Amino acid sequence: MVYQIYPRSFADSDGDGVGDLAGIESRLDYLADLGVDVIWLSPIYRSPQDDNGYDISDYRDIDPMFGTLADFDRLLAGVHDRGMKLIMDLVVNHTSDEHPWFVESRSSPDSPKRDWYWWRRGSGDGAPNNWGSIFSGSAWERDTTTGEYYLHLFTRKQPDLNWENPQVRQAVHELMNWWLDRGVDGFRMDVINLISKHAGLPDGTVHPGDLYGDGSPYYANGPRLHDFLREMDEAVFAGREAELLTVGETPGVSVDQARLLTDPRRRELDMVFQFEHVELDQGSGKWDVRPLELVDLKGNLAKWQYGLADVGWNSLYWNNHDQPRIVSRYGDEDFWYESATLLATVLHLHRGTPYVYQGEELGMTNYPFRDISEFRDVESLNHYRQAVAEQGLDPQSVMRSLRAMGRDNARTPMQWDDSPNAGFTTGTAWIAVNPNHTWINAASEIHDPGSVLAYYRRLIALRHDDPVLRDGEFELLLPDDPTIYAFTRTRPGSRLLVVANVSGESCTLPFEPEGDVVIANHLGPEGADLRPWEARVYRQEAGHG
Ligand code: TEU
Repeated sequence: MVYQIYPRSFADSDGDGVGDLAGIESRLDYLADLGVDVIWLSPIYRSPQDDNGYDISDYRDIDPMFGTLADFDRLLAGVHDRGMKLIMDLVVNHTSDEHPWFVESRSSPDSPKRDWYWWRRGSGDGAPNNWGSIFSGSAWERDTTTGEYYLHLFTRKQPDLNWENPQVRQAVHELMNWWLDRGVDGFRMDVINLISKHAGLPDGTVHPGDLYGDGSPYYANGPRLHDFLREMDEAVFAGREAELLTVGETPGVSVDQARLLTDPRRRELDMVFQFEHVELDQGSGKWDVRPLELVDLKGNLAKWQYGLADVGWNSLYWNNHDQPRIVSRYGDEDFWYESATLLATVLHLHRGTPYVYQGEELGMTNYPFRDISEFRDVESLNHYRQAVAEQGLDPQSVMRSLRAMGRDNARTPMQWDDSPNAGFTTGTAWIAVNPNHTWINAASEIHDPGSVLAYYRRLIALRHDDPVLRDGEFELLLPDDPTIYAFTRTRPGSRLLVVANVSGESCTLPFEPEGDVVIANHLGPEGADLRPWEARVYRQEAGHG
């Protein structure tokens, strides 16, 4: 089980309102008690923080906001002492525009590092092509030093590195080796499937309602991605004895591409994050919010289970620092405990490596944003500006989308206790604390056997103990049922049956479940009737109906 920490929002040790490494260190026992195997840290490198650290200006240093390299070494030792591992976020599709590589590259067309980034002359009086940035506006910025444009798929302070240049790849391998030599246990690789761009950078289709072209067919899963990853394996991972973990963040990846990326024989990545199951409540794009159909969700996750059954490996997640909170999204705050624990049960009983994002184990919810001034995230702020000022959309309807999908829902401070700043900081938090920390918090849940936290602890222990959860074959039952989520996991001699009612109304299973209940989120009768948001897991003899 991998636990993701967003350091800026986890625990603040020095009262400056921003989380830090010493704060994380002080909470390691909490993580060990939960059953965490691996901690993934969102970026802590030196950064101007335009995109909260996903814009790195020095890959070999810690941002002073988070601490020092000495603090990092102490944290890593504390993690290892408790039998856990730690992986770093590796953000190498782009750097900060304040990274010395880019500062040098920007200085002149003759710079030895000019070709480390994507520089192009404008076409006519506009950008070199019509691509839009993932964070609104054009993906190109004109630089006044030379009048040429550079490519930035994310903000203008995140210029894309040119992986076609072998010196760039070598520089990345060197910094990865530097961290592995320091003792880290692997990497979560940010948008790693965007590193190979199609030559010529052709214009993308402009979809209805959009201001810019969609360049993703020309920058996602590009022609040299697999070569680049295999070369990275040779230069970084091959020959190391330690057990290391790699997980690639790969928006837009298909099952077939994921099979190639995670087939152990190909030596590319251990697993990838796919995005399909967190886009099922979106229409034409991220801000076009629609209700989720359970049939779509089950069908989608089952497709991934079957698709990676014989080759490769799944990562299982509902949440991360970019996604709204799952209880508020696919669950129901009116059935807060039941829906948080149901969603946990269903996810963790699938085959793959489960990820828990900080606060998910407490049942943390979305924040009740009132107006745009409460947002901090550059994606949300840019979108609001473009949608309202440039496209003339109704501010209230833009706010509705931001409230549902905005990334800051995941970034409000970790709720440790019911004190005014939720025990996160003694100062003023950099982003609002969710008012529901008075009743959703670690201190109140930790000793309560009926809490969401206690349930996560039991679920994680079950995964550790039971081999059928690790490698049992997955089979989806009742694929067309609009409210029942049911499936089995089977290996020779043992089977688990999962049944769950994904709705606020009671319902009845079309069969009588048999076997012993190993985990459930309701007490009481165990027959075919399921109460609202009830989830149960049964252990059966394999071959049992
Ligand atoms: O995210 C990349 C990505 O494609 C999306 O998850 C994106 O953040 C968002 O959902 C767009 O609507 C990664 C990081 O996880 C994210 O925090 C960074 O902002 C981004 O890369 C740039 O480094």
